[in-house]
Amino acid sequence: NEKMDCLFCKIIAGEIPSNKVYEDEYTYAFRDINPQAPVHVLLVPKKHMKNILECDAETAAHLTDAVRALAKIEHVDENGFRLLTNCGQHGCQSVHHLHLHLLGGKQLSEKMD
Ligand code: DGP
Repeated sequence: NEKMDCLFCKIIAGEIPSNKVYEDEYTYAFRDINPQAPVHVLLVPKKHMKNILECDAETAAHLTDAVRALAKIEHVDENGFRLLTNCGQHGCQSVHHLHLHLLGGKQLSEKMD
């Protein structure tokens, strides 16, 4: 079972500890273990899905709402931030539960690969 072995499902369930930043009925956000910027938060849907290709419109809307809340909580709504999701092998996705990286708190590079 894909979900039973899923690291982020375990984090959402509280079976593995995380530094929670935000939570609502549909989403959970926590600090990346290996931060690439002063602000580096991972936002995940509570419902297990492998990647963005499996994301339904309703879940996408919940994620968007959570991004708005998170940007305020992390004080990056004024100066801006980067939001990205890695998908599959070429995208270097390493955890196969959809997650959005929210990066900010400094001037980020123009380079995206
Ligand atoms: P990606 O490469 O896009 O699949 O991103 C996976 C991210 O998840 C990566 O930046 C490191 C982070 N990560 C992996 N394991 C853990 C963990 O156990 N806890 C936390 N907080 N982050 C993790």
